[in-house]
Amino acid sequence: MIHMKWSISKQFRTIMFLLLTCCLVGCGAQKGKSSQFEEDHGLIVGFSQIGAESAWRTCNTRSVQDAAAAQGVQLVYDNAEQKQENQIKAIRSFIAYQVDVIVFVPIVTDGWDNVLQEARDAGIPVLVTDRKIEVADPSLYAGFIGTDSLKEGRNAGQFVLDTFTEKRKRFEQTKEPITIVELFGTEGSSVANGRAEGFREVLASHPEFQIIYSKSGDFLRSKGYELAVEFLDMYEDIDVIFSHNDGMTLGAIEAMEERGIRPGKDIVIVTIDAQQAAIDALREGKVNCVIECNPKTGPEIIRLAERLAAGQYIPRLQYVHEEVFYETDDLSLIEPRGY
Ligand code: GYE
Repeated sequence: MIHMKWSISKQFRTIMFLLLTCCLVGCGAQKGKSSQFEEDHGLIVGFSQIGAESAWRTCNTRSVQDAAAAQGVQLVYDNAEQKQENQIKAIRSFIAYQVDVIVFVPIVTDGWDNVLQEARDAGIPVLVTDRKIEVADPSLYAGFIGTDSLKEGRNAGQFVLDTFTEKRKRFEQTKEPITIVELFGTEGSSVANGRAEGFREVLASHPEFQIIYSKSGDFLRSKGYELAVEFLDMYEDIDVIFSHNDGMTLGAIEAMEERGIRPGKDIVIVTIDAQQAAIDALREGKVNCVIECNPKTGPEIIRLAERLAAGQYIPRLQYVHEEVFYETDDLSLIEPRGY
């Protein structure tokens, strides 16, 4: 549902604002357009979120909503329920309502050219967040803020590489591979592709590692469970689970425990996100490495939206700060995650 809360039309507000500006300039006031406008009316940002598939996502939505509220920004929020067509519809509504800035989380990388051209024709700047897009004309959006998924994948690969030093040494003689199962995120999404690519890049020159199974669990806990039931039936010897998010990991852990397989001991688990439940599992020894993906981008998103509305420059590419938590760390130092 799109919440249309503002009562005075945008055109009317703009006319009022221009009259006000002329009047102020006439009176010798020096106030800039955006600052005066924002003071008087507040900014309107259209935000197209992809859904609520994970705890990470819910936290991300809350972060944007809280930051908007704190800054007095009106957020026109739409939940696309995992469908790109719903996102395209939402963006079209934002254009029709003449919001000041459009912010969106692209569920997949492709298919945005037309709607972004429409936003450009309407003169509305667009900020892409969390997942990246590929468009023929990259100037169709102003910038990106979000996670560095390639780096996350590399960190996961590096952890696996460092964990199996003994078995790797033995590989020369035994030819016994280190087997990996991958729980893939949403197909066609930049984050799933980046994580998969970074992971493979690190392991590429090490033939002792073999990815024996890779399927999309859509970042859903329920699908992580279902896939684990499947791959645990298919394979007896699994050394590693590389999971693109904690939700799928938690589902897989449940399936393992039902079968008496000890997660984190019988199978090494590396997971991405760092929601509280994954940190708890790390503390319990059920997960071996948690790669943080930071969902708390709301304040920076709103700051960038304000800059765009004011016609100011924003960076093309901005990655958020993210850490890696290893089983060997002092885990008592990890602050509560809040989601
Ligand atoms: O890792 C996952 C989610 O796009 C980075 O989407 C995000 C991913 C996150 O639902 O949990």
